[in-house]
Amino acid sequence: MLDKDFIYESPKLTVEALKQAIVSKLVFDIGRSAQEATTRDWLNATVYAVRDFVAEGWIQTVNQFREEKTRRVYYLSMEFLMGRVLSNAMLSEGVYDTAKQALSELGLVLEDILEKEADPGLGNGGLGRLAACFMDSIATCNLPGMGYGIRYEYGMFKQTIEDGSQVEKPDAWIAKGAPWEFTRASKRYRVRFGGNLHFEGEKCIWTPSEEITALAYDNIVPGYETKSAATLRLWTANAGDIFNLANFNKGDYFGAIEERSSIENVSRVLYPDDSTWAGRELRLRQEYFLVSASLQDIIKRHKKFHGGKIANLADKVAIHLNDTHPALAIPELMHILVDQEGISWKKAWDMTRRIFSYTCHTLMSEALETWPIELMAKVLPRHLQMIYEINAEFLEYVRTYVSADVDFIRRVSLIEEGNQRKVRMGWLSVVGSHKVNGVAEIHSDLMVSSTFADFAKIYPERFTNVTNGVTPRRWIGVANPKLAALFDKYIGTEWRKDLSQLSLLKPYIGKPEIIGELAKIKFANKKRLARYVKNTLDIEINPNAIFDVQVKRIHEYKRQILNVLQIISRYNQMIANPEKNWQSRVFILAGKAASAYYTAKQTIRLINDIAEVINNDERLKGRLKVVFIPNYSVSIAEIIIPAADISEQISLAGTEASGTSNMKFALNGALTLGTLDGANVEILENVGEDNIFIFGNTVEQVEELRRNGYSPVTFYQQDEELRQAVDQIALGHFSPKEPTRYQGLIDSLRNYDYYQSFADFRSYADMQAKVDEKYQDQAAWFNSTLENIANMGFFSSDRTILEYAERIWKIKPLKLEN
Ligand code: RUG
Repeated sequence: MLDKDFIYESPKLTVEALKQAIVSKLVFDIGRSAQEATTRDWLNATVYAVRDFVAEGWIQTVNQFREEKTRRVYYLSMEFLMGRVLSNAMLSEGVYDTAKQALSELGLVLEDILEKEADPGLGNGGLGRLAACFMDSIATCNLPGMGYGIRYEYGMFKQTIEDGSQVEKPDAWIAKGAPWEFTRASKRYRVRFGGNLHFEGEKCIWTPSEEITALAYDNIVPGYETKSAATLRLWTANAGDIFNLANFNKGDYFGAIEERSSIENVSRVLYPDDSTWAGRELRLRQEYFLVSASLQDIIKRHKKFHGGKIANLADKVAIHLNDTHPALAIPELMHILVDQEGISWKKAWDMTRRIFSYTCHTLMSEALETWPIELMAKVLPRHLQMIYEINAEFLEYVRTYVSADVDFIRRVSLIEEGNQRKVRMGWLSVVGSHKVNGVAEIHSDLMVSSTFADFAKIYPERFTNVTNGVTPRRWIGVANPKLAALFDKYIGTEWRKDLSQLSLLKPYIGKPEIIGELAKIKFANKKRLARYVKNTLDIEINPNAIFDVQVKRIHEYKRQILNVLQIISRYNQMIANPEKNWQSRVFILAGKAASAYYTAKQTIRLINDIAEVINNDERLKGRLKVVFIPNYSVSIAEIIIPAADISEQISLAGTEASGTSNMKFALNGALTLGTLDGANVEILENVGEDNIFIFGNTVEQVEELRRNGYSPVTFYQQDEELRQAVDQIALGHFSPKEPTRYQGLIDSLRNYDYYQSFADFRSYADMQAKVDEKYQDQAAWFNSTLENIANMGFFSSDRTILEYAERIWKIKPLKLEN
């Protein structure tokens, strides 16, 4: 909960004043007259005008942090999926309606302008979006914090669907201009790579062979109804003065700039994979680039405000590692403290461990990064050397105080032995941090009992849980203004800053008036999505049908394939029993597949293939539709999520660390259909079993099946509906032009089915029937919807961030001066 002592007054901005500000920005900053301005020009002019309001409070916040010499947190993340900024900023500043009116008087429609804003895809999915929600909460809760990331020139690829298949196109978001950012020409740091080491006595000297300049771009993240704003500093790689004159003089123009472009590649493109790291050199360079520039910046700032002193760094600075991706910060800080500041190893290590904390976002072993020793020796020789030293000391500690068992020592070593020796970044993150957290209770428990079990024996006090949350400003305020207005009407506006106030809706459960309003809002949002689908895909969908939605990265563990099998089985039954009073359904799926992930791409193709057959089968009379919405992104999520009746969260138990779309859907009134996985478990605890559809095996059952030799074919043989659906795919029923298209996919399911879709199929299909049944009684359905919302107050990222602040970072919200 936010500090109530701090009362914020939104700026007294008149429509006239804003109109003048926009026109003045248009003329003097953009250099266009109102007559010749394009919609983008108007967008930029509006952004500049709104940015001025935000910037004032931002500068004040920064000054106050500086003067008070407050302890601060720095959130290091390779991904920030911020979404469009303008509407969120206008709502935060309380000027949304004023801007709408001002633009209307200028003959413009605010919504058209908002549509033009780029949606920078500087993240893959949940992890990057969580970082964005955290920035919003840091600002709103007046916390002294700042984010550091990379300003990728090309964010997440644009997905188009061609002939049913995913095609990736580059997303050059910066090319359209980035009006929110401030270029910080003076904030530039040298980032070095390669070279060799030599010793002068005890002292290790690193002579790097390459150098890149990191340039800073600042983005303001406005807090909601507070003057406070946070800074997200993104780095871009610059080759500086590098220009090969010799090549140029020889007439080799491209040779002259070649080195330059290879250096600048470091911030060129986001790695479009959220679960496997191919161990590529460019990725390692990107990670170090982020870490090195950010740490130099943090230390420079610290020294500036603490009279050049570094000894108190750990008292004033907390650095958070968003997954293992920025884990090189640990040896980098050691390098700075020991090699550059001349601090003793022992003292430097003590400071380092007090400064860092680490969030683990996955249990999937392939997502825990490891770097081949040879690669690290080539790119970062000094860091590798420091990791060896950290490891030697750590293993000595383990041998002395925990266990001398050779096998145990081998398992916890920071270096993985084998054909190719590797550095284990997850292990390094645990050893170099004072706190390690998982992102949902079940995940944190599993982390301690599986992935980090050995480390939990060594450092039992280090592990903790902080359940994820999402910002209500974006995920209700921006995405679902009608629902936000309904909440305002019944419980006042405070829920935006204190989501636990949603519980004030409880007295209205069972009251027909509010239930009717809720139903109307859902219907309006479904119509909005139906229009979007019609405009983008030319498919008609019926807003009276259940909108059943699964939107997330396409991945085997998330089991889109289980959804597909169930859709096909429903289709078969509808064809076999045409007279039955079938509940109309629209299955909506969206999500990107990593470009090299063949099975995920095949899954997208299969969804589109079944959509083609089902949507064109007239026997169904439009009662069943399947839609794959291309290019899933934050702005498309804002249209889809408020329109959902059912939120599909069907990963195999024990695989999804938390999930956050499950929270966004439930807050927007969708009922969850899910397994006992990730944060679904806590959603169940909060909303109660009457308001959620839970199915499938538990983690224990999943493990037992594995232990006993899981045999998918047994489930296939026992269940006629499952068998029919599987056979149809295998025999090319949905791909008649190429009947063997899915042979490989199906063979792998029948023989291995690693994520046990077949084992959960029956309980999933049965639960889907219960969904139909419940939907028949609309009053009961929307009553559940309301009860569900009223119990979701826990899942705010404000609550999450305040837990981090108190339990991990030890920082306090600031009382801002008026
Ligand atoms: O897969 C996880 C989600 O379950 C989680 O909700 C999200 C935020 O904590 O992080 C996702 N994640 C995990 N994204 N990348 C990774 C592995 O690097």
